[in-house]
This record gives sequence, C-alpha cells and structure tokens, in this order.
Amino acid sequence: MIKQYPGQFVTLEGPEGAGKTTQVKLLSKYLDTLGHRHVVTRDPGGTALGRQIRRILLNPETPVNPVTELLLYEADRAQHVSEVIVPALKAGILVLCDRYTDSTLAYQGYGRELDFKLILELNEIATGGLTPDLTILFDIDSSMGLARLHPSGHDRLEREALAFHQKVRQGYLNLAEQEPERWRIIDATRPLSLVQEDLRKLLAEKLSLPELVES
Ligand code: Z5A
Repeated sequence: MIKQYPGQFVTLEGPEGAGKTTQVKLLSKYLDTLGHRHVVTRDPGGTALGRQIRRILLNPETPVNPVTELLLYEADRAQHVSEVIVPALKAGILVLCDRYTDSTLAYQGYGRELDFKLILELNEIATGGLTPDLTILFDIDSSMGLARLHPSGHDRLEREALAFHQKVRQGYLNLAEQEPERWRIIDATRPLSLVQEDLRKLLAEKLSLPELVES
C-alpha cells in the first residue's frame, strides 16, 4: 500500500442493513469527544452534485440500465474524491467514508455481473488511484440485513431479490480475502455496542490511534 496523503482514509462497506451508517455516527461522536479531527462522508452523495446523482440512482421509479448505473456511481465518485476526500486527506484529516470503490465491485460486479476489468478501470479513473488505508466490512447474512430495513422505504437496490444480495455479500467476502492487509471484517449481527467496540479497536490498531480504546 502506498501512502499518498498525510490524512488517513477509512472506508466502511457491507451489504444492506449491516449498520455502517449507525456505527460511523457513533464513532464520529466519540471522536468529537476526543477532539480528533475527522470528516464523515458517503458514496454516493458526498457532494452537492453527488446528492443529485444519488436521487437518480436510488429512485425505484426511473429505469436505469446497469452500465448507466455504473457510470453514475463513478461520476459521483470522481466529484466526491476531488471535492471532499482528497482535500481533507491533504489537510491531514481522518476521512471516514460510508461505501467507496468496493461497493461498485460488490454490487455492479458480483451483483449485476458487469465486467470486473471495466469496473476496476473506472474506479481508477474516478479516484485517481486513491486506495483506502483501511476498509472495514460489516458482515451480515443478507436475510438478516434486509429484515432490519424499514419495509416501506426500499430503494432501487434494496428491492432486488434475495439472491442478488447474497451475491453481493459473498462478493464482499471474496474481496476481503483477496486483500487481507487492507480489509478487516466485523461480525455485524451482534448488538450495537459490541460492534462499536470492535470498530474502535480496529481503528486504534491499524491506524495507530490508541486513544480510541478506553483504558
Ligand atoms: N451502491 C452501488 O450499487 N454501487 C456503488 O458503487 C455504491 C453504492 C457506492 C446506497 O444506499 C446504495 O447504493 C446501496 C449500495 C449501492 N444499496 N442499496 N440500497 P444508501 O447509501 O442509502 O444506504 P446503504 O449504504 O445501503 O445503507 P444500508 O445498507 O441500508 O444500511 P447501513 O448503513 O449498513 O445500516 P444502518 O442504516 O446503520 O442500519 C440499518 C437499520 O438496522 C437501522 O434501522 C438500524 O437501527 C438497524 N441496526 C443497525 N445496527 C444494528 C445492530 N447491531 N443490531 C440491530 N439493528 C441494527
């Protein structure tokens, strides 16, 4: 892994309902109490332009071809990396990003079965080769994750069949296995407080932030 900027870059990944968003909020509050500078952001929708793209992407009423979908995620990402992520990393700030390039490999690659080489190339173009220092997989069985979501509010991806979500989950496990240095896996089926404890421990170890673990 090549260290490109003074700030540290952590991405949170996982299938539907794994609890990433809840956990990153809890972590952010804790970092605030420690006075540790950080940015919490998300993919898609981390910029003003990205929020417009996100609305199109997740709207179940508008048909979107799989390649169009892929290009929209990558367009969002190119803006997000240049406008939010890289400036924060250059300023030495910790960036916590809810989903990133691995989501595209998991959902559009393993889920939609688009060409991996194409996705890798587009990921490279959109990010300029920016790779996370640490990627945390919040792993959960697909039925359990989907059961956590609100029944009335399902977006385009959440409406996919269980088999699609199972391919996504298995895809994540494959990705983590291929790059064990960068990935860490958390069992996201456990209670919130235990998952948060694991998350802090992993960050403390991998990013040399001992203050994240209470003595
Ligand atoms: N996508 C893609 O296809 N390609 C890409 O390149 C990218 C994304 C970047 C973005 O949706 C969608 O875009 C996403 C992938 C796709 N698929 N979908 N749909 P999003 O940004 O709206 O949301 P998400 O990232 O998919 O969120 P999520 O998976 O639905 O949820 P989460 O962030 O992992 O979980 P949560 O919101 O924190 O929690 C979900 C519920 O579970 C909530 O009611 C919590 O209170 C509950 N929860 C959380 N943790 C626990 C525990 N430990 N126990 C019990 N209940 C819990």
